[in-house]
Amino acid sequence: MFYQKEIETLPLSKLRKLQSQQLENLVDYVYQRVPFYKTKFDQMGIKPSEIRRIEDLSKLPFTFKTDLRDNYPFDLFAVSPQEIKRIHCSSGTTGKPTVVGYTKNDLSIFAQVTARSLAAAGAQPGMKLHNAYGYGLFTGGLGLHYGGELLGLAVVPVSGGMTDRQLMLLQDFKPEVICCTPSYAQTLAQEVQKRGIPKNSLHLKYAVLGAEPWTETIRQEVQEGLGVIATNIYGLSEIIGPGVSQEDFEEQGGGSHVWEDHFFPEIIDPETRQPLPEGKDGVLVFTTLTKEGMPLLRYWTNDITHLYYDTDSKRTHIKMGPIKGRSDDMLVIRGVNLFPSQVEEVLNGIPHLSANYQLWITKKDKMDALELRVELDHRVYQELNFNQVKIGVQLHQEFLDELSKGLTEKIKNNIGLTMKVTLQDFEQVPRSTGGKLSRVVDKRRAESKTKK
Ligand code: DLL
Repeated sequence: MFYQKEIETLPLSKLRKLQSQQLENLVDYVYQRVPFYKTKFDQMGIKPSEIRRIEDLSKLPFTFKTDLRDNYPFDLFAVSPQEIKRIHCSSGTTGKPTVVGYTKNDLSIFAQVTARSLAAAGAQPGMKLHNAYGYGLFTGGLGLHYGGELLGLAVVPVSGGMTDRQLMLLQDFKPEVICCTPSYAQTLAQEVQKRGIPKNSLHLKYAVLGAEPWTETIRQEVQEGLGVIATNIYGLSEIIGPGVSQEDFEEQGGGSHVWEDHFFPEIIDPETRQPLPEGKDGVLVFTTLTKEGMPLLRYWTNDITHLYYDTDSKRTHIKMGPIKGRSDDMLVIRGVNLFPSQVEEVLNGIPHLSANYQLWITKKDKMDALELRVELDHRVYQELNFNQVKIGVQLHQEFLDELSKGLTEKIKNNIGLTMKVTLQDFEQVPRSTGGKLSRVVDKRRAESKTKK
C-alpha cells in the first residue's frame, strides 16, 4: 500500500535530480542560518556554491551527537523561536538530552513519512491504530499519532505500559494495527498466551515495530502470539523520529525503505570515515534534505547496517538492512568486540530457548566476566512435562546441563568468547513494561567506582 505513490516510486534519475536541488538549497540555508555550520565550512574552506550535486555530499563535514550536546539546547535551530512549533528530546538516560525542534512544515513532513510507513506496513484508511509508543518527549507516540490520522486511521493514543488496560482495549476496540517496541509486543504476545485470551478476540492484522533492535525470532513470536504481520520501522529523533525508514509488509525480512526524498543516507567506514559501497556494513549517516527547524548535515547515527537497492521492490527508494548494533553499544570484553546482536543470532538457532536474555558484565580479579542469563522457551515445559519454575528438578538436570553446555560451545565457536550461561525459567528475565528494553547490564564501571 502506498501513501504517496508518485514519490515512493520515482525513477532513480529523477530522485537524484531532486536530491541535488534539495542539497544545494540546504547548504545555502545552513550556511546563512546556523553559526555552527558557517564556522565549520569556513574552517574547512568549503564555499556553499561548490556544492551543486548530491555526489558533492562527501565534501561536507559530519555532525556528531556531541555537536548537539555542545549546542544545547537550541543553538542548532535554523529558525526564530516563534517558528518552532514542537520540541522533542532523544531518549538518552544520562546527562542532558539532545533536543530537536520542528517548524510547521517539519511537522507536516513528519506526519507524511509516518503515514507512508504505516501504509507500507499494511494499514489502510478506516482502520484503527492502537498506538502503544510512549507519548511525551520521545518521538514515537506523537510521531505515529499524526501519521495515523493523516492516513485516515482512528488513532487510540494508549501510550506505553499498563498491560492490563492494553489487553482490554485490544479486545474491546478491535484495532487492526498496533505499533509499539518489539520487546513490548513480545510482552503483549506472552500475556495473551498466559491469560488464555482467545486469538479470535483480537482483530489485529499488522504490527509496526521499532525504536530498538529486534530479530527474526522476536518477529515470529509476535506474529504467532498476536496474529499479525510484523514490520520494522526505524528512525531517530535527531533526523525526525519514527518514519525515516520502513519495511513493506509484503517484503518482510527484505530491509526497510529509507524515505530518501527527505533523508539522504550514507554508510561510512568508521575507521577511514569514507563512504562505503552498497552492501557493506558501516555507520549509517543521514542528511536531512528538507528540514527547516534543525537541519543536519551528515549526522553520524552510530547505528551499524548496510544499504542496497532492491530492483524487485515496488518502491524505488534505497533499502537499509536491520540495525546490527550501535557502534557505541559495542562491548569490549577481554579485548574482544561484542555486539549483543551476535548473542541474539546464536540464541535464534536454539529452539528450547526463548528470545529473552540479558548480558551481565562484571569485573573479577581485574578481568571482565560475562554471564548470559537466558530463559527457557515456554514450549519446553509442555514438551518435557516440566511444571513452571522447575529448573532445578533432578529429573531434568541432564537436559538442562546439555542445553547450557551446547550454548556455551556455540557462543565460543561463533563469537570467540567464553561466557557463563545461566538458564532461567520462563519469565524470569526482565521484560519490556512499555518502552525500550536494555539487554546489557554492565557493572564494570560501578564496581571500579565503589572500590576507589
Ligand atoms: O527510537 C524513534 C522511533 C520511535 C523509531 C518509534 C521507531 C519507532 P530515539 O529515541 O532518538 O528515536 O532513538 C533512536 O533507536 O539511533 C537506533 O539506535 C534505535 N532504533 C530506532 N528504530 C530502530 C529499529 C526513536 N527499527 C535510536 N531497529 C536509533 C533498531 C532502532 N534500532
